[in-house]
Amino acid sequence: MKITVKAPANIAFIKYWGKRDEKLRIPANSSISMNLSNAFSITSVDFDEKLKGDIVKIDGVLSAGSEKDRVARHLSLVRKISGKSYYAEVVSKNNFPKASGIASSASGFAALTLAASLSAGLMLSEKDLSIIARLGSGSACRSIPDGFVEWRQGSRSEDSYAYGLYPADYWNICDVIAIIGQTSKKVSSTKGHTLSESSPFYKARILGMAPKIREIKLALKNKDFTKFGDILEAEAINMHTVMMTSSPALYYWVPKTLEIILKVIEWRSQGLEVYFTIDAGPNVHIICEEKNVINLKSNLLKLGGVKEILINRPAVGARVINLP
Ligand code: 2P0
Repeated sequence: MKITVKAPANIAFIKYWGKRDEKLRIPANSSISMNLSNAFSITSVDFDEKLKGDIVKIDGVLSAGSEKDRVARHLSLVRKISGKSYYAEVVSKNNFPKASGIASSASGFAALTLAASLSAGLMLSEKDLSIIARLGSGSACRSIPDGFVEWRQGSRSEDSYAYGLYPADYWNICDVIAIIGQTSKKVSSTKGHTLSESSPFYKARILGMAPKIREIKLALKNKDFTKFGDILEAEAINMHTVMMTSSPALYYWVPKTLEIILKVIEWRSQGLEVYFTIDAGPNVHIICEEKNVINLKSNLLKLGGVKEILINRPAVGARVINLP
């Protein structure tokens, strides 16, 4: 039965960087994110008794090697849970270019999880879908529930999953992504996570997490944008400090990244309330209230060197978009 699912990418305000259990993808800390309306994967999965092996097509290209193996392992997990042994055909498309530096693993594995489980005849709870998505890629578990999301770290596979804190229409804030990098990253996030503990600042980062998460959740509850922005910006720098001081060091920024960081601070001092966050890549995500999107966009266009601007509002999580 062919099932098609649309799942969003998400931006983390409190980041996932470092794992307690690499294989099970149990994170070293909880994280908080928002699903993105304008960065998503659309994935169909069809388990079919006639197939002689799994077939995976991403953005029109037949997958092979480690990319295909990772998808096939996820399909095997669904086969194991459902008790079905058929192979599957997976066709997935991202609305953002794979090499744009926007991670496709979160939206991709969230969509794959929901589509594969339904195609295999499973009716799973949101919690179980989030757990299974996490096993494919950690950040994917946050793209299952709607809107503003917390992934509680948990201590075992069964209690490490994401749930919705607030629905997508709770707060009119936007993530305006300035795309400056067009190349695939040299060090994958999966490898990057393993290096985090080698930073002398990693322990301090983890120790500071519990109060930081309490504070950002309070700012979210109160819709206190200034407090919210202060925390998310400091958090991005905190994570990148760990990345740049790990061994070997990971520099995801390019000169344009720093230029935009400094501009964001300058614009803020001039009264445009915007804050930056950055993932494992060079692009800058600028968080603002809806009313400031137009001014922010025109400022970014004046800078030069910004290849594309993606404007995202809070979005729902993974959803079926066709029914057979
Ligand atoms: C995040 N990132 O919280 C952080 C911020 C990147 C920087 O989650 O190994 O691709 O597949 O579990 O989910 C990237 O990590 O890693 C990530 P795996 P994933 O969004």
